[in-house]
Amino acid sequence: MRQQGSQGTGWKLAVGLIVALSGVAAGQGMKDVEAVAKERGLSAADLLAAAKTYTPSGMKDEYVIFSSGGHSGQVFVIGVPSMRLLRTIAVFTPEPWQGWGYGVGNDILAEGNVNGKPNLWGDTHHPAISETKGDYDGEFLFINDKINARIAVIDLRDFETKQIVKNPLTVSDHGGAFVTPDTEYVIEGAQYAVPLGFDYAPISEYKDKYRGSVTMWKFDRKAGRIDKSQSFALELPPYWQDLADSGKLASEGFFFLNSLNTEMATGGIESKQPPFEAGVSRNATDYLHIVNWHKAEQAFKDGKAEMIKGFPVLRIQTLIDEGILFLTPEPRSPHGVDVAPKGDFIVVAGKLDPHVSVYSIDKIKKAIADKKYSGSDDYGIPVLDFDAVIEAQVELGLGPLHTQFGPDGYAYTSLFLDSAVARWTLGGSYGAGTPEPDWTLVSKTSVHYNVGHIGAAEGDTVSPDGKYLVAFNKWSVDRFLHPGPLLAQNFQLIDISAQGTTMPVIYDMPIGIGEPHYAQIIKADKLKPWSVYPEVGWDPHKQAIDPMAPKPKQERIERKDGLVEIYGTAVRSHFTPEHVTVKQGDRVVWRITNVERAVDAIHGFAIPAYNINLSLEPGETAKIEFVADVPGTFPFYCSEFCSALHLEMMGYLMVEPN
Ligand code: K7E
Ligand code: CUA
Repeated sequence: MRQQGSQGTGWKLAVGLIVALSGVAAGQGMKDVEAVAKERGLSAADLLAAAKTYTPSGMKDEYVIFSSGGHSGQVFVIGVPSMRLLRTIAVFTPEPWQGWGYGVGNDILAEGNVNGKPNLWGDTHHPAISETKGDYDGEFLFINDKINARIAVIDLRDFETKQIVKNPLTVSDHGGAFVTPDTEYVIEGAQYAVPLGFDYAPISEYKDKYRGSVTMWKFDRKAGRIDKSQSFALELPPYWQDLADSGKLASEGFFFLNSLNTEMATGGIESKQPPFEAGVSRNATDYLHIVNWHKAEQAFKDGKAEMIKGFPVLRIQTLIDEGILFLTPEPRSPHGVDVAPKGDFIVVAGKLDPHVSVYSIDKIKKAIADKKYSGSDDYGIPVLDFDAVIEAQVELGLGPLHTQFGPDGYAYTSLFLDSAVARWTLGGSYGAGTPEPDWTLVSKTSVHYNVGHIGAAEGDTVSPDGKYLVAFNKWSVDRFLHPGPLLAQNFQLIDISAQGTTMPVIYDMPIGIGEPHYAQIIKADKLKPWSVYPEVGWDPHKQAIDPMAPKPKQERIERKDGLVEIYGTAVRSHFTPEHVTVKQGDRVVWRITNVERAVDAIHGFAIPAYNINLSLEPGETAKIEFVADVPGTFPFYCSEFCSALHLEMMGYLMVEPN
């Protein structure tokens, strides 16, 4: 049931506040607000929430959410506090409006082919904004595709995907994308163990042949691309590595990965083994993986990697010999691992344990130096003594999953089974920021329902902003109208600006396009996107002028040996040329430039029967190629309503039969 707030004085105060703020003549304005509120059954809390989130026409949002698009394979861009969808960025899935996969981006999508076969959907989980010194810099965005173990690179100057890399060692990933504090590397941890390179091996050979892994993709910021030649991977035991996070400041040089199948369960029924669900949860503890990536990078540079599937891999024995990898127990089958703003604490959420476990990087470093091991695992990896590295355990409730941070010493953890977001206090040097004692649960806010990740404003950086937190809920049940049995997810905006126990939900945003997982929230003024491409003839893939780009007054058709090259332009409201005649079987290379300089003067370019549609943003040039194998007469047209004479913006492609 929807909660109704008090209808008493609080309500009157809220109306008064809104009226005063809006500058409406108090008498009549007050009455109007009152009447609307009464008619719609709105409480004082509702009116206050509306005042905090309502964003009048023309007013801009203060923050921007980059959210995984889940099954859509895309990224959603959402404004905060209005919770308005601003853009979907086409990534792993063709997207017609942007022309992605329909003439542009085809080559980038093909980079993501698995074993030579196209994979035209993705299950995006974790976006990562590029960082400088552990703070979002707003230049690039990375996102993983869990189902196919791919990472995409998006340039935030034009919000377009520039690269997709397919992991050669693993078929699925989950511990990515996470970046090191200066975006030197994009980290991608595998999820389900497979023989490296996903070759065939019977499940009975699990312990010997199956492996986990984590890949360190070197990012070349100047090129705006992952540099595969400088990238490498670490072989890990087949423990189903789960989420990862990079160290920063105090823990700079490390990253952390947790795991959920140190039992090495292989699934059940005919094998007489327990099914995965039970087999994976037998042990009281799993392992937190602690990786010294500075040392890993050195070992790779020293030539200590072995080539597997053409990719350099540091084998487990090398990780042990070089002091790169350590384990330490963590409560059974945890989920999120999140590093506190100063890098000093690593928070592991219990999932099947009501606590978060907080590890200290100082204690970890000391335990490594003193060789304080409680033993080693089946593969000989040293296990740091739990008591030597743990700082605190805080009981929060049922199903802790993911943690974010505020600016004042508060941490926030999602509780999946409780359907709540918990606020709790960090200790150590953060303790002074909060009125409550260290390491204690302060309050919980109910969310609707089954929350996965949460995202706070800049909440996983070295300088979190507080203010807003969004709960990314899996179930919405009774929150919205039912569009059939497939229900929307629910993004709930929570006001975390006040200290203590006040943490109200102030907005619900239905997401009916796939199930998002993680999202990051960046201050809007850190983004410096282009409103038009810098110059006419701009190739977004190269982020540079294309010397071959067609120019006005130089439009032409060149023919040679069955190749037809068209140099065309688009401007309100015509294409040049408007007639293109080719012979059946000709190879057609069609370049087209939108020569507009006005913001939002976008043209489409669609050819029927040839599966082609482009979005040409002001200044953009694109190149499409196809074989004119279908004879006939094909009116092509602008597919973006650009002007009063938009319908007239067309032409004829005539394919003469042989
Ligand atoms: Cu918890 Cu993929 Cu980060 Cu979903 S994951 S919730
Ligand atoms: Cu150009 Cu419609």
